[in-house]
Amino acid sequence: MCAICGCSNAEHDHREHGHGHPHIHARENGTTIALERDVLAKNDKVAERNRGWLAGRDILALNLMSSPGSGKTTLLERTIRELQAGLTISVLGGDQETPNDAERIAATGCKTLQINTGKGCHLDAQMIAGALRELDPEPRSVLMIENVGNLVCPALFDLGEDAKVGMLSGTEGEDKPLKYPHMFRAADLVLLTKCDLLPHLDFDVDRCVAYARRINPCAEVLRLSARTGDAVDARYGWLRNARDRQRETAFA
Ligand SMILES: Nc1nc2c(ncn2[C@@H]2O[C@H](COP(=O)(O)OP(=O)(O)O)[C@@H](O)[C@H]2O)c(=O)[nH]1
Ligand SMILES: [Mg+2]
Repeated sequence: MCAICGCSNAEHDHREHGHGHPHIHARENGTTIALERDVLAKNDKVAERNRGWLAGRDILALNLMSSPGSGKTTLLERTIRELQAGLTISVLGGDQETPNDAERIAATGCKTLQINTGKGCHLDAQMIAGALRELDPEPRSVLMIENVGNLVCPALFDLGEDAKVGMLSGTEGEDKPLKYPHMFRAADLVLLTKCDLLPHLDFDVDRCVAYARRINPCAEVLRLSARTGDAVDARYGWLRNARDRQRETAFA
């Protein structure tokens, strides 16, 4: 079993697998864990450099993580349109294939770059390092990183972001924080999306919030609908607070 992505081939090389990580899996559990640490340690070093690069330009970076289709791009489109008068936002989007999300984001008028990961199932710090220089986000702006749709691997890879946002839509089932605890434990903010659909679903919001808090007692949990705009203001409040906190830290 691959220690990074959980796929079943115990001997594959992650370069072939599309992750771009120079490590090979061993059969023994102990060895596999050692190699995973090595890969993540290398990633963390690059992530720290990204963090410094972003802090030096006073850029707040958020890493959006969820399963495919839970509404990341839709929420970004709405956020950019509603906040662009007072806030410069740029977007790095990760998907295995297609420029579709970048085209949607570009239609809002904001700077964006698509990272296609091929067979890769997450973004890593090295991909962000290259993309940052190409995207060249404005100083004193907000950078949204839309990770590859996946509730598992993105949680393991620090990108150099200031905060991680975990998203879950009502159609996915309220037990996902328990089934995918790494994602929800890593999240600074959890967004329950597509709340306009709740009347048509048997999704128990309170139970989902309780599960998320069981995994991560510190996480703030907000419910919203990017379709109707319901409760998105609370999320904008969180974004402004995160921006203020990041500025205080950057100038401390
Ligand atoms: N009803 C409803 N549908 C939504 C909402 N947000 C996104 N969607 C739909 O969900 C689908 C996937 O959205 P998308 O933003 O592409 O998800 P992503 O893969 O996480 O980026 C699209 O058909 C969207 O129109 C929402 O708040 N309410
Ligand atoms: Mg998307």
